[in-house]
Amino acid sequence: MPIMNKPHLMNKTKYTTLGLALSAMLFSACSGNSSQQVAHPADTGTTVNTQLPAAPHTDTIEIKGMAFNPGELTISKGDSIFWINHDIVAHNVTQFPQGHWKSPLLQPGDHFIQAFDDSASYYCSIHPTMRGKFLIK
Ligand SMILES: [Cu+2]
Repeated sequence: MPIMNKPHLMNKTKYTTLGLALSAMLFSACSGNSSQQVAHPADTGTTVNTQLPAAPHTDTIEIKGMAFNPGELTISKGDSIFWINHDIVAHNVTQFPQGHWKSPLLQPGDHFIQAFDDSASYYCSIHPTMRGKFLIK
């Protein structure tokens, strides 16, 4: 379900009404589900985040053409970054320069997600010219 996170672009009364309607829909959907304690196999943390605008955000960095895109990113403390390898060769995401954290080897189509509290630079240790960084604002 798309979340409208730019309320200043909409009439405030309409937005509030829509929000209440969405909340009511979500609430009734949840309360009518007797198996709500059972996790759905398809549920992921990312899905939950899209339903809770106040929750930590997830930004996506695409790995393609031997580069991280975007190569620089500003996030909020506690936000997650989702790297997805859309290249034709395997890569990894490794904290630069000490390697304090590192993704598994990401084959084409593989992804890696991690939450961060601190700014960092990173690179692909297989192809050290591939660099990226993110800043905590
Ligand atoms: Cu690489």
